[in-house]
Amino acid sequence: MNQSRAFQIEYHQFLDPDGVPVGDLPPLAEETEALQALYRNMVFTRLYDERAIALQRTGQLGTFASSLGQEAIGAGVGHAMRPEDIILPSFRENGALLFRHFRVRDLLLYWGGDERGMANPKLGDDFPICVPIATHTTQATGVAFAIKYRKQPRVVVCLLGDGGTSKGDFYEAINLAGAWNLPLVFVINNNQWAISVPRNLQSRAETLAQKAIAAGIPGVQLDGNDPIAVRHYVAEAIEKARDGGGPTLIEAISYRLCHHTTADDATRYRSEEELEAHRRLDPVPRLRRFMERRQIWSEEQETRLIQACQAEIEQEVRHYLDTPPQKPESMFDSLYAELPRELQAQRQSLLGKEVNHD
Ligand SMILES: Cc1ncc(C[n+]2csc(CCOP(=O)(O)OP(=O)(O)O)c2C)c(N)n1
Repeated sequence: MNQSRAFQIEYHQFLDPDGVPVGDLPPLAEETEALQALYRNMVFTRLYDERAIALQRTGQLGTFASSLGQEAIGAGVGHAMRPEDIILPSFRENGALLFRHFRVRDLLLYWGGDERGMANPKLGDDFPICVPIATHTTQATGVAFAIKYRKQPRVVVCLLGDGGTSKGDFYEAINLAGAWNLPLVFVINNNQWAISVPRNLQSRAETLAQKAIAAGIPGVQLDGNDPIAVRHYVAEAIEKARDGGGPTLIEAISYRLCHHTTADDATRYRSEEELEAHRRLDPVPRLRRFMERRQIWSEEQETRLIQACQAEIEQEVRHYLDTPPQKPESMFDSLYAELPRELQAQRQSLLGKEVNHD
C-alpha cells in the first residue's frame, strides 16, 4: 500500500527538571531581565494563588481555579505577547493575565462573583476569563479574522485546557484558523486532567498537538514546565503569525498540582504517588536553579521578591475586600442592549417591584 502522507510532532525542551540545559539554549537564556521577569511572574502567581485559596476557604471568595504547577505556561505566554496583541483566556491563566493589564483585584472581583473585575478599561481588547469550555476558541477566530481584515499587525492568543480540545468548537476554530490563515496562536495547557477525566481517557490521539495536522496548521509539543521553552516557542509562533505566517497550535505539557477548583477534591481520583512524581517537575524551582547556577539569582533576591510580591498582593486584596458589592440587579445589565420582557420582569421583581403580566 502506498503512503499518502506522513507526519510527526516535534517535542521541545531546553531545561530538565533540575534546571540543567538539555542542549543548545535560545538567545532568551542570555537575557537576565527577561528570565527574572518570567520568574517573578511565576512566584507572584503562586503567592496570589495561595492567597486566593485562603480567601475562598474563609468565605471571602466564591470559587477559584488554581494554576499551581502550571505557572510556566502563563508566564511564557504573557511575556511573549506584545501589548497590542489580544488574549482570550480560559480560567487557569493567571500568570498570562498578570503580565497584561489584569490586576489581582480584577481577578479576585471576578472570582468573587463581581463582573466589574473583567471591566477594567485598561484591558483594552483582551477578553474576559472564559469558563464555558472552548467556546472562546471560535470567538478567537472571529477576533483574528477582524484583525486580518483590518490589516492590523496584531496577534490573537487563545488558551484552553486538554479537555477543551475534545469540544467541537475547538475543531471548528482550528479548521477556520487554518483555512483563513489567521494570525492566531492556540496554546493548550495540557495539565493532564479535565476535572476527574485523565488525559488518556480524554482522547486516543497520542498527542494533542497532532490535532493541528487535520487543520493544516503546525502543531508542536513543549515541556510546559520549562518556562524558557514556553516563552521561546510561543514568541516564535506569535511573531510568525504577525508576519502573515498563519496560526500555530502549541501543546504545553504540564500537570495540575492542585484541585480542579476550590469546589473539587482531587484526592478522590488520583494518587499521592502520581502527584509526588509531578511535584519533581515543578517549573518554579526549575527556573530558579537555572538562574542560580548562572549567578543571576540569589537567596537575598528570592527573599526580597517574596516580600515584594506579598506586599503587593495584600494591597490588592485590600482593594478587593473594600470594594462595595455590586447591586444584585446588575446581573441583567450587560447581557442585552435592550433587555427582553421576561428578563425585565425578573429584574423588576428583584427590585421588589411587581409587574403586570398581560
Ligand atoms: C461547555 C462546558 N461544559 C462543561 C463544563 C464544566 N467543566 C468545567 S471545567 C471542565 C474540565 C476542563 O478541563 P480542561 O479543558 O482540561 O481544563 P483544565 O480545567 O484542566 O485547565 C468542565 C468539563 C464547562 N465549564 N463548560
